[in-house]
Amino acid sequence: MKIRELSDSTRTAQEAADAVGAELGQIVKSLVFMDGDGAVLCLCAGDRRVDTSKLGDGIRQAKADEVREATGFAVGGVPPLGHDRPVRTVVDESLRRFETLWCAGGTPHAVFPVATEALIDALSNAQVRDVT
Ligand code: 5CA
Repeated sequence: MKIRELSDSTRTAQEAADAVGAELGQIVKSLVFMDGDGAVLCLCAGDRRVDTSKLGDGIRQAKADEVREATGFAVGGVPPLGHDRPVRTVVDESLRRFETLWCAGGTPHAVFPVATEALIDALSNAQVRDVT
C-alpha cells in the first residue's frame, strides 16, 4: 500500500474522489460511532449513508474528540486500520461492488488505494454486513 499525499484536500469523500479520479463509492469513509461498550468503527462506501439502526442499539456518531481518542487520528484523515489500539470494526458490504478502494491515510491530504478483499482480509475481526 502506497500512501499518496495530495495538495488538494481529501478531507471529505467527495474531495478524495475528485483528487484521485475515483468513483465516490470507492472512497472508504472511516466513521466512528459510540455505544454502551465504546467506539465502533464503520467503514462505509462514500456514496452511502450508515443506517445507525442497522449498526446497533443505542448507537450514535462519535464527536470529534471521541474520534481522536478512539483512533489516534482527526476527523477527515482517519484510516481504516493502523489505529492506536484495536477498535471493533464493521464493513459496509456494498464496498464489495468495487475491486479497488481508496482510504484515508492519516491526514486530510493523504489517501491510499487497496484491493477490497485485501483490506477486508487485513481487518481480521471485522464484520462485513449491510449497514446502509
Ligand atoms: N479523507 C476522507 C475520505 S477517506 C474522510 O476521512 N472521509 S470520512 O467520511 O471518513 O470522514 C469525514 C466524516 O467525519 C464525515 O462524513 C462525518 O461523518 C464525520 N465528521 C465530520 N465532522 C465531524 C465532527 N465535527 N465530529 C465528528 N464527526 C465528524
